[in-house]
Amino acid sequence: MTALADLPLIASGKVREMYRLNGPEDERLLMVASDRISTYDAVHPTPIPDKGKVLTGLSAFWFERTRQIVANHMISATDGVPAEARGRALVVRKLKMLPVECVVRGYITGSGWKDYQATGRVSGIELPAGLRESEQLPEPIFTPSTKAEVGHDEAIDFERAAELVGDRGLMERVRDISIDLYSYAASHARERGVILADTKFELGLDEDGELVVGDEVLTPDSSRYWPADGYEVGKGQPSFDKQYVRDWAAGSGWDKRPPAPAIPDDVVAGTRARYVEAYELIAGEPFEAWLDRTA
Ligand code: Q0Z
Repeated sequence: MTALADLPLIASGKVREMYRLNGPEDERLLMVASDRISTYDAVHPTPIPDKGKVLTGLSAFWFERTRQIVANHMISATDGVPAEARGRALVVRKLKMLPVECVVRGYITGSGWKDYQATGRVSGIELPAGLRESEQLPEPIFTPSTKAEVGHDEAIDFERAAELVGDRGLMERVRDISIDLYSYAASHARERGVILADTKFELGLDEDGELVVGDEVLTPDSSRYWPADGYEVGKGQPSFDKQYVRDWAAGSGWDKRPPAPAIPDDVVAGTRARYVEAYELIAGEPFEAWLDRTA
């Protein structure tokens, strides 16, 4: 199911895989996005056609657009990509990944909203009193987390992240770069009718010790995108991409524990259309253009 050509699989997540390209002396990896979808932390048995291509196209779009802010690991979406993975894979440079997830929040939602309600703070950052669910923050905040091998990442404060990375100055640069990336992307998205509520980056160091953004960036799987149309403070917002599945699941009788159920055809079609719409709004071109460039 996941074996791609004869490439050695070196890491796999719920919805994507990482392969080594060529020999062990080669420093290139192949990052492949599948069409699998998860809701409530469970992967459904039904794929969303083209989801992997949409996410890869969006990641490539943002890597190209944010080069002026920070270097990234993308080498190519075409050269070196096996035919069977075309459009949904990137050839990337191997990095020494930092042991923290770099979360930036521009709106108070999800686990940040829970922490704020309990303590008035998120990641040790004191926030104004009286914020309402989904409200925009006065400025984006950096709320790192640990990388859990299994289960959920754990929220940590900046000082703990600096300890884990072992270099406070480096961690300050990581924080500032993460906030700059979020601010750039949120502004771009908002001009196109989409709110980027929060997002997660993974940074690493290349062989020269330069800071480089790795993993996927600013995709619906690594970010919360909300339609700006209908945005309302004081309640949870619908996810741009997964709301069809969540709405269907709510009426399906599924208790939201694994195993996740199969998704009906109409819900699959609606969800695929939302992913394609996300690509076209954000990248500003037909999704077909990505398919053509990577064919
Ligand atoms: C990313 C992950 C995925 C499973 C390792 N450029 C890089 N260099 C070294 N390591 C990584 C990267 Cl991106 C790296 N992950 C996360 C991605 C499947 C896990 F596609 N793990």
